[in-house]
Amino acid sequence: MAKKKKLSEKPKYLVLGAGSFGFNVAKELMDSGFDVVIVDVDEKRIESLRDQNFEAILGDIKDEKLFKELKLSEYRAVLVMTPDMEANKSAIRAIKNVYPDVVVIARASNPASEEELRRLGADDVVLPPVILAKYVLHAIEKTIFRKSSEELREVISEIKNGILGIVLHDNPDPDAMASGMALKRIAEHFGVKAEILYGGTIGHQENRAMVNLLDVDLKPISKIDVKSYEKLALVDCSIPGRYNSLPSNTPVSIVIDHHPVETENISAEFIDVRSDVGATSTILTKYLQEMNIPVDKTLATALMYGIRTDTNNFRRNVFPADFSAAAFLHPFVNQEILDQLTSPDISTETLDVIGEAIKNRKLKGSILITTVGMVRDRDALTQAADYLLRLEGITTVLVIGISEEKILVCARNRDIRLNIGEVVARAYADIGSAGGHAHAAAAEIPLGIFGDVRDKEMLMKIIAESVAKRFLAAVGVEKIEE
Ligand SMILES: [Mn+2]
Repeated sequence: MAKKKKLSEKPKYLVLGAGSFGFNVAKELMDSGFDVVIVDVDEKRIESLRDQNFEAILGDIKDEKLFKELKLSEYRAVLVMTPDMEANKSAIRAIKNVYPDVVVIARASNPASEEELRRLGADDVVLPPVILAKYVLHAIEKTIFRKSSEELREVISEIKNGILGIVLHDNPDPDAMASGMALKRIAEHFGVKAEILYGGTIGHQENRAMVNLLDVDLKPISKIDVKSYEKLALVDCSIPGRYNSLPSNTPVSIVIDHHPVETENISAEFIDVRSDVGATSTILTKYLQEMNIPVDKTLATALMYGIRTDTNNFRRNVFPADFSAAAFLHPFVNQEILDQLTSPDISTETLDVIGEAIKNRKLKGSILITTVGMVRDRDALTQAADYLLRLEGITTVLVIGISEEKILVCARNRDIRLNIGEVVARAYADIGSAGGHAHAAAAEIPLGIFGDVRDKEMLMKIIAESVAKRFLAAVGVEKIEE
């Protein structure tokens, strides 16, 4: 029977082998405040360890008697760290023989010996070269990110008396707004004034709720001369004029985005565009962390909400970085406000649009295509698509609507074999702007001469047919069932 350990006792570790690896493990444990006992077969080594205040025992780990003398039950774990595989094997055998319950972590020299050490009873096995390789990768990432934080700071700090204009994509969503707020906070931290600008409308009732509840300070770009800003930044979009209301060819200084785009099309002093995160809010959270900038409740709540909406509550297009950003933000979040944001009232227009979408739905296998007619609120389209994707047996949804001068297309997908962003780009890029991710995509096609047609219902019919056709051709399906 194992003796119960007193909780107040400091955890104690037994390290076998005081070569460079074993020694460093022991030192790391000591530095972390644990008690460590080291065993080594080399007398001189033991002496020098004792000189360095280690508790060191002279002994041969191939000798079973050694483990009978050591009170193994006192240790939290035994770390078998010598480079001699035969010695390690016999030590594991002896330890498990004397005290089967003790946790044993062993060092292997290659993948083959890893298997063998596990078979002999090691609870975990470490391969130093593998650990080192992982660490190097981690270190590279960290270093690169530290450098880019420094570059971002420099670009912002060059603004002396002017203002940084932070441009969100049109009809900004929570991710865009939160990212704008975060970049503004970063600028202010370095003594630079910033303003957040947006085009389109803030239609989605959830987005309006965010503006109200978190008191987001946004300025409509239409009323502003963007030339009055000393520098401009784009967040959650990357190219002037594409999905945002900046005139194309407007020089921008900072671009931070997570939508996949050919980086050679982007020009700015500072560019951070990556698609291995689910939200731009995640990227901005990392910068706040790296720059040691305090995150208050409002900003944390906004960023958390941005990450949650873009990843559909960590279910869609989510990456490890999104989880770690969320973990960082979590203690600062105002949960009450976050709850209010995630369950706001539905506007009647949205309800009508969802109703239309359900009524007009047509199916082709697991693909659902529908039209909603005229929409003022583009986000209603998105909500209709999200809603319909929940239907049983449906994996892909295309919702088509029209505004005054554009055909609006919104697509959602949970078929892992299909990249909806690519499909939508293939279908519409030559006649409008189109793009997105594997799970979500959108397109806008100018109505052109059709914009003058009075009978919008008739127009919708003609448009819907050809828009749907192009989509199905891009997916590889020819005709839709009536
Ligand atoms: Mn986003």
